[in-house]
Amino acid sequence: MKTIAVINGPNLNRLGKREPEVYGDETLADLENRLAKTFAEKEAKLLFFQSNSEGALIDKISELAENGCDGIVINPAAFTHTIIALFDAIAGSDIPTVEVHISNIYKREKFRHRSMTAPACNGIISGLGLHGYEAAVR
Ligand code: CA2
Repeated sequence: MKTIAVINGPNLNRLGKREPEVYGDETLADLENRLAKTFAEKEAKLLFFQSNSEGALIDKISELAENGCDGIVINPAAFTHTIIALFDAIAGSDIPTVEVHISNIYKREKFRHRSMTAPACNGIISGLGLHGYEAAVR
C-alpha cells in the first residue's frame, strides 16, 4: 500500500469558513475525512498535515524525505508565490509531488500567476476546486 502525504499551507485551516465562492464550503476536516474514506482499503494510506508556518511545512517535507513516502500532494497556499525554501524542500525530497490549487491561480491577481514551487513538482492542478486533491492523489 502506498503512503501519500496531503499537505496544506497557510490559512487553509479556515477552509469552508470564509470565501465559499472561491474555496468551496467544505471544511479542511470534511475534505480530509472524505479523502481518507475514498482511498480507504484502496491503494493509498493518506497522511494529513496543515500548517500556517513555513518552517513547519519544510520540516514535514524533510521528515517525509527521511522516513520515505510514496507521494506528496501539496497546496502551499500563499507560500506558493513567495517561498523559495519550499521549492528547495520539495526538489530535495525526491518524492513525486503534485501541487494543488483550489482556485485557478492564472485567472486571479497577477501576483498569483507565478508559482515558486511548481517547477519542483511533477504536476500541478489548479481550478478544479476540492476535486483537485482527489485527482492529485490518484
Ligand atoms: O487556490 C488555492 O488553493 C490557493 O492556494 C489558496 C491560497 C491562495 O493564496 C493561493 O493563491 C491559491 C489562499 C488560501 C486561503 O484559504 C482560505 C480559505 C478559506 C478562508 C480563508 C482562507
